[in-house]
Amino acid sequence: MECGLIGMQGVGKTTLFQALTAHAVPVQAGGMKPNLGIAPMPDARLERIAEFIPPEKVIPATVQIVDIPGVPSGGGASSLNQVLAHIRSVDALAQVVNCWNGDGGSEVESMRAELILADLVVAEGAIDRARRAARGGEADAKLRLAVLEQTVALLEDEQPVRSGKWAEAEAAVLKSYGFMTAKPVMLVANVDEEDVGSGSAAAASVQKVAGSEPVVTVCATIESEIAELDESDRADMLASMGIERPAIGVLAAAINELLGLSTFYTAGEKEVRAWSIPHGASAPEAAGAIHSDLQRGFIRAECYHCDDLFELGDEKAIKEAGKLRSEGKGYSMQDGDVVHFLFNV
Ligand SMILES: Nc1nc2c(ncn2[C@@H]2O[C@H](COP(=O)(O)OP(=O)(O)OP(=O)(O)O)[C@@H](O)[C@H]2O)c(=O)[nH]1
Ligand SMILES: [Mg+2]
Repeated sequence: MECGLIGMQGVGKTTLFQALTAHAVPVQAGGMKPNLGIAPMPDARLERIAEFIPPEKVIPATVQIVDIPGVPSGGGASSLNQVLAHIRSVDALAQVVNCWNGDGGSEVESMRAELILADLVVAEGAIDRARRAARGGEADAKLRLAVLEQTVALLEDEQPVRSGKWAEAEAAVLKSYGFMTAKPVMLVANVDEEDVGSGSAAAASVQKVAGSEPVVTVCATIESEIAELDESDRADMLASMGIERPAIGVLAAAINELLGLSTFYTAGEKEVRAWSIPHGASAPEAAGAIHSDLQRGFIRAECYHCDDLFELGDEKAIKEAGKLRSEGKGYSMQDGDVVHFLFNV
């Protein structure tokens, strides 16, 4: 699952990408190739588990980020098409908005208009083909046609595809067309150094047009600088700026939520580790996130919730309180489960 950083040109996407990935990836600034990287997920529960079960290593979950080139404002059809192709290939979109010298809201609206227009071109092209196929009696063409007709109606009404009500089979059809406005989206108000904490008129204007889309406010340049420092200098810099923790963690958590991911933990003397899985994944699927052997040879999951650990103190007490559960193949993982998988290969 990947989240794309999208937006107009020069709004701070690459700066934010470097903050998210702690400068681990050499980037191409201003180029036409996307930058791919992995961002660690700051996680207070993980830190807390490690206090109760002290390990040699603490390993956070990660989320995949794609820094996509900016949408050129006005013209440049061929570069626009390249950018749109990259946007089609990610699972969720975080639009970075210039709130340090831009006016915020209008940038959000022009991006929406751009994506709606591009989806409309795709849908209208596909609808003709679907119509012909439906007339020719092709089995699933009827469903495709119905979905495309509803899609075109929404887009012509300037509504994103995601605002429609879609049954599971229809959603699968939509996915095959890669409509950009079907993907979940959030907004990142990139504010000036001066406006961290206080916010700005531009950030307020983003909030105003956001509707149901989540908004996170950050200053990309500050976050990028913080991410460059080692642990001890970082604490000093945060203190000198009167900030408790970097905002980049809030953004990473919001991206995780946007991608529909939840977290489970494994905990032992060697390592305490967080893992990301889709909401509602089964116990064998969660085991498979660790290693395919664990999924193949899955027997059962011994698990408890991390809140039980925080309340009762250790695994022995959890067991005595009857809070240690033995879960089988049909179990849907709950966010915050701490798990030990039993398997046999
Ligand atoms: N003042 C200020 N400048 C910023 C901020 N974020 C980014 N910039 C500046 O904006 C310029 C462009 O930043 P990038 O991160 O390369 O922007 P981008 O969105 O990746 O640009 P393209 O990939 O070309 O679309 C750089 O000179 C940054 O220093 C910010 O929060 N405040
Ligand atoms: Mg860039």
